[in-house]
Amino acid sequence: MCAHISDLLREIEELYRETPRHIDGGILGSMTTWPHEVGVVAFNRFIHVNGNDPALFPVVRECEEKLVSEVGSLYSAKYGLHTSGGTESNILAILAAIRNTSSRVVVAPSTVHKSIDKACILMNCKLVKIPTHPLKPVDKGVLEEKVREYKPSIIVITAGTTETGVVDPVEEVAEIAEKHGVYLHVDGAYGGLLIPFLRRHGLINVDLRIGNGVSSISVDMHKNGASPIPSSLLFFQDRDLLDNVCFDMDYMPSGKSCGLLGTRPGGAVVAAYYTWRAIGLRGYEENALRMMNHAKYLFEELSEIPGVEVYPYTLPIIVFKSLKYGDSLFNILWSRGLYLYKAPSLKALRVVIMPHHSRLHIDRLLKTLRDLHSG
Ligand code: 0PR
Repeated sequence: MCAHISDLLREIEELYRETPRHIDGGILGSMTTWPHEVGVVAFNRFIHVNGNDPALFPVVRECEEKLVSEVGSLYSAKYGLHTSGGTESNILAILAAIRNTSSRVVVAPSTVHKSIDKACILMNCKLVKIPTHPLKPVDKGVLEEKVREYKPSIIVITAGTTETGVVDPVEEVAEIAEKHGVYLHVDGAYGGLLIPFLRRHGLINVDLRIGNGVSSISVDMHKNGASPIPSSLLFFQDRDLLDNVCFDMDYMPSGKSCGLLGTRPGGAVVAAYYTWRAIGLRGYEENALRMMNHAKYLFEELSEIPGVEVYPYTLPIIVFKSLKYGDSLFNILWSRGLYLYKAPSLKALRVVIMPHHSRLHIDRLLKTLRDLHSG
């Protein structure tokens, strides 16, 4: 017997009400945000569209081309594709680097995202990790030694690490990559839509750009881009690298399929493009500056709380630990609806300031922490 639609809709509404929402301010550690309303409309409107079938649904190809061209101009990139997220982008970057080579060695600092480990397991690559302190960028001298020793087919570094938001020295590593003829992928899943804007204001000194040693850059639209999930962009230096992540599929009207997924949400591509247009360059710049201001405020206020140790930051990720509560602070905060995440290598907690956060959300966290540490 099938259930009444009205009962199911009621049940869905109940589940929705029980589910945390970014705009309520408690989600303080997740690298996701409340999607832009224009993106939500676009997503719903194109909910029926398979993003893997651009012949039947040219809107997907058009939006993908415009995204690659317009977002790509931030990084001087002309070639690229839309993917389902930072994980798929990282897997594809490694695939692009190794597809026509016999070497299966990846060199990366230990601070890279776990999707690099995942990619290496999937593609049977040897992952050489350079021990790197979570609060420091990779040491370029050690990196060059590893490149000499292992002759990798790809180096992966991060522009905004997952745990602490540290930015590896892109230009210096690019020089090393160029000198040794090695592919360099920069994982900008988190930092990609912050760094170009913060650089204009002298808040960071990193030139995130394709070419001169940088072969690919990934940037997640569903993180600081404020697009509905799933949405990431992977930019390549040339068309040949893009071809390396495409596969013949002669039964499809388009004859080929690029990326890991088969059938995929075309609505996400249209949504990413219209979110990008709705927020605009000025909007992304304002977001980045506002988020840095919130981070500064949170950092300064946490520094004043006795029993709290807060670490220096580069991008709007604030990591701190409680000397009074240690690891148990995580559960205490979650039980009060304050969803911070762990920074395991520092045995600390992580707040990721995202576009939806206001001063009010941060003040609620600060008040709770002050109360917990008083007396
Ligand atoms: N590269 C970096 C630097 C990342 O931080 C992440 C995700 C990825 C790649 C992978 O991206 P996808 O998750 O899009 O495949 N980092 C987020 C994090 O660890 C993932 C996340 C996001 C986890 C939201 C939980 C959550 O609620 O925070």
